Amino acid sequence: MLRPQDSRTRERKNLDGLWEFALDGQGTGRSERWFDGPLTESRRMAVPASYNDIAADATVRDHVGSAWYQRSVWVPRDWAGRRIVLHFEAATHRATVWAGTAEVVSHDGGYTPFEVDITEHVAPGEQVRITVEVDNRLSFQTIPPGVVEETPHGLRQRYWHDFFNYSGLHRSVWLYATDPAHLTDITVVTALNGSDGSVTYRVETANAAGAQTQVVLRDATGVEVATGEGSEGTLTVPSVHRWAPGDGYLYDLELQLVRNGELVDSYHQSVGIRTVRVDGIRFLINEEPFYFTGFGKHEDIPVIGKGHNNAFLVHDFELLDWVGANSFRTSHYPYSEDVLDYADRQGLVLIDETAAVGLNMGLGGGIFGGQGYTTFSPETANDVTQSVHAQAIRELIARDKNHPSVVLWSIANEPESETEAAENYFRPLFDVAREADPTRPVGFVNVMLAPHGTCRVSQFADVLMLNRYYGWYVNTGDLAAAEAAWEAELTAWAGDGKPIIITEYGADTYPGLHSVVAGSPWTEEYQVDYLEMNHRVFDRIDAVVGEQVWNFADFATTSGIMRVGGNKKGVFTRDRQPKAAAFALRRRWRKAP
Ligand code: BDP
Repeated sequence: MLRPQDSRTRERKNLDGLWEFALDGQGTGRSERWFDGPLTESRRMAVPASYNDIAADATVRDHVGSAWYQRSVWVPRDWAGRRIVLHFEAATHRATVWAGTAEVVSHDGGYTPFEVDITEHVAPGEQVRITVEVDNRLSFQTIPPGVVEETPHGLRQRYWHDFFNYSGLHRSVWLYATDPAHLTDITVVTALNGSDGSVTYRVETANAAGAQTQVVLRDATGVEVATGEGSEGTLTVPSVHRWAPGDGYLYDLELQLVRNGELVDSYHQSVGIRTVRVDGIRFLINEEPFYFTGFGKHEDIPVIGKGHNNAFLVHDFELLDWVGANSFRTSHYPYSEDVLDYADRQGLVLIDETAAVGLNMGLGGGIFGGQGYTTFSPETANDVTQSVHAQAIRELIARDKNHPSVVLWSIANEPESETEAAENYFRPLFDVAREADPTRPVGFVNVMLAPHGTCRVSQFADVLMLNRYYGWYVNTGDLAAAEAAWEAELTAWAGDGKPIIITEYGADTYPGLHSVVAGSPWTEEYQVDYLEMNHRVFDRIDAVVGEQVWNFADFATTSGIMRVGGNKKGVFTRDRQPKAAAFALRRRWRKAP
């Protein structure tokens, strides 16, 4: 699937704005056919945004089930004879869409795009009513998993991930038009050969009988550097300007579909020419060892929740640059494509993660409440879950395969990994990822409950990603004991001979809380001391090739006795003010290499 764009042959219409909105508290929207006409008793809702925090109302915030969005849109009159497509960048977590009264598409998974050809349901020059049912229920057969419990007080959603279950239309909605003969996909793979670069491309098309594909590669100033004919080929770029961390240089690959000398479709794909490879304990970008500095992030901002917002996108990247971060992980789901595009341009390095978080019933008794479930069983995470998870991996890679910023796939965060059931569940999923993308390393994020010697899934990973909280969840306040325990465990992992990225280490910190007494959890001083202890350990272990602090900023979670107005492990507050740790990281990360 190609992300909608304007080009010489394509036009988009953006459907963001205020939509009609109604919660389906009784779950009767379908049987009452709410899609047959204007929504009644609706309120207005901003798109893109999570709906939860927009209304100052617990019924909206804690809603479990379907919510309905609706708006009408004029279909441009000059789109007659064109193929007209409705495209959603995301609907969290499941959506069904109607154009007029016709059901046109459904999609599972809250963080990847979907689209449908609605040409036969619209008339150019007329309006069409779009109705979307967005269901936020999680089950053991969704990614991420959860359980809906029926209680005398209504439905309650339980889940095992540490961020709020924000829901709704989180990203842009588009209507766009192409010629019936059109480009449908592009895959680029880049390589380096001395000072030359190469771009191997494969273009896919539909209804394109009698048409030819041509490609033109231009540099960032618009100068043509290579051309190709046919749907596959390799372009050579002499004296290439490489994409590199901190240097987001992008070429533009224009795909053209030509019939009888006439241009019927044109699409522009940005291309960063770089290589990625694991070599022993090194992580190589352009054959040079790369050390990750940065964070695990969240898409999480006040009021808007997980809705994409360009002001926060740019501001967060400014702060990443200020603090000296060269990378982050899209914990714990695929982020907006605007984030990926911007990372490409800024030369930021990404670990790209699926939404498979919370597949671990052993985790967090204190945070999530007693589990009472077995992770992998016919009744819980089972074969269906595995195939949904495989689909999530495929959709992530299909969407993000051409982004030079993405250097590593993370297929899950902190799943159960110490059991035979986990080994059997994950083995084929690594194959799915490698089949979808043979060019990038694949890993998953290991949890503290599966330390070295017990984990049965890390054997499949190219890179070890570890989340560890020595000095926080264990050895709380005792950094001397934490340092010894952490170094012992990390030394054992280093023996596996793979690169290690510490994908989470962090301490909850209440901004403004201080103490002159060392070892005082929740203070700003403790967060600094905690990070410095970790850094001493990392600097003693050669195989550590990256450090990503948990978290970039404070973020919303479910309420509970372990969380004070959300998770406070941010180095920045939720409104992006620095804690003392931000300055400490800046001193470390901005040091000349
Ligand atoms: C890890 C999770 C992350 C949590 C973090 C924490 O990967 O999502 O927010 O711990 O407890 O287990 O702060």
